[in-house]
Amino acid sequence: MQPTKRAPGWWHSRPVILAVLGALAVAVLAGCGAVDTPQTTLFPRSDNNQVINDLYAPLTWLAIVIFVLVQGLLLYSVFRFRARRGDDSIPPQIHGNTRLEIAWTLAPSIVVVIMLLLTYQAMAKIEADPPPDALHVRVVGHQWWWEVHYPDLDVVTANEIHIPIDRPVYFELESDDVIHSFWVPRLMGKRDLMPGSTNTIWFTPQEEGLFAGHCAEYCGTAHAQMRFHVVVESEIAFDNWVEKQRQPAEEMTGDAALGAELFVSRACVTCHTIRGTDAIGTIGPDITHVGSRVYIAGGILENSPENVTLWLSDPQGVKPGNEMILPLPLSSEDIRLLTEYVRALK
Ligand code: HEC
Ligand SMILES: [Cu+2]
Repeated sequence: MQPTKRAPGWWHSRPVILAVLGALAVAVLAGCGAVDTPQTTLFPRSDNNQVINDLYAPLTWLAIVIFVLVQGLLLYSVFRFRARRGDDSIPPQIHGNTRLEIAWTLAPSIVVVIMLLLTYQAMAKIEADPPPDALHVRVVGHQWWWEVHYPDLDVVTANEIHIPIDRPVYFELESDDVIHSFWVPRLMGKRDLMPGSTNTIWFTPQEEGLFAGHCAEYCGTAHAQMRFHVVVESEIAFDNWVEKQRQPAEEMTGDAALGAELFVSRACVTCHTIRGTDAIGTIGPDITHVGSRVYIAGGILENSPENVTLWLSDPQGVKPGNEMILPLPLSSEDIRLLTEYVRALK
């Protein structure tokens, strides 16, 4: 019996297929628009990231070639050898083809070896010893902020790492609690911070600017808000910054001085250090010069008077779960004076 001939469905019409493919293409290509992408890894600004990108590009092209080849063969076979209407003959049944089998075992093996060689080459560059003149920075991860030391420069800060352009910087990475991961997408690949051991990584920044960093290993409630920034600047700007950061906090006047008095009489002293004052707490960041930072609270709030007020009014609302827990809420006058003080800690 002849199979009854069905009319082709509407989805077979060429305009519909083209429209669907077009919509898919738009969706896929929309991902390529580099509008505002501070966390992209695709525009390297350091030698480390250049090496990673130089590996990523050939591997991607290789994958594209293989994809097109394999899918092309598949589609060709599907269309070329499809069952014709009315033809219910069975195709030739074959078993085994030694030449073909050797070929499709060898070809992928060769591809894997190429990938391995390229990868080893990149790893050798990234894992090489840092040059002896590298700037030394020690970073300690905390739930959910970053403690930053410059052991040779006598500087301690948090959440904002300044480094001079074109000079290698060598990081020692540690954790105070759980595993975190240090990642500045435009400058370097990820490196874990492990409790009880020290990891290292180094790179040379090649462009001045403010670079977004992020913890890249889930580490608890506020992980998504465990951010930081790297400021790459000229050598002169960096030296000035270091000079400033080494100083104890300035003498305060006016409302800021009243805020300073409140600071030592409220719980703040138990958690924060402000060098040059009685505050020597170590649970939270050293905020001797917090007023000079571009962001506060683990890189999530721009450092403006409004945001400092917001942070002091409700740290748990801004960053749920973080370890700044105020035993008593502050009055709005307290918050005003403390905001003046925090802003004046330049
Ligand atoms: C129980 C400990 C604790 C107390 C008390 C505390 N803080 Fe904090 N504070 C922290 C921690 C921890 C952070 C970091 C939070 C984060 O980003 O996850 C922090 C962050 C901050 C920041 C932002 C610092 C930065 O580098 O981004 C400021 C400013 C600040 N606190 C001011 C204060 C003031 C003012 C008081 C007193 C009213 C106070 N803190 C009381 C623990 C505390
Ligand atoms: Cu983390």
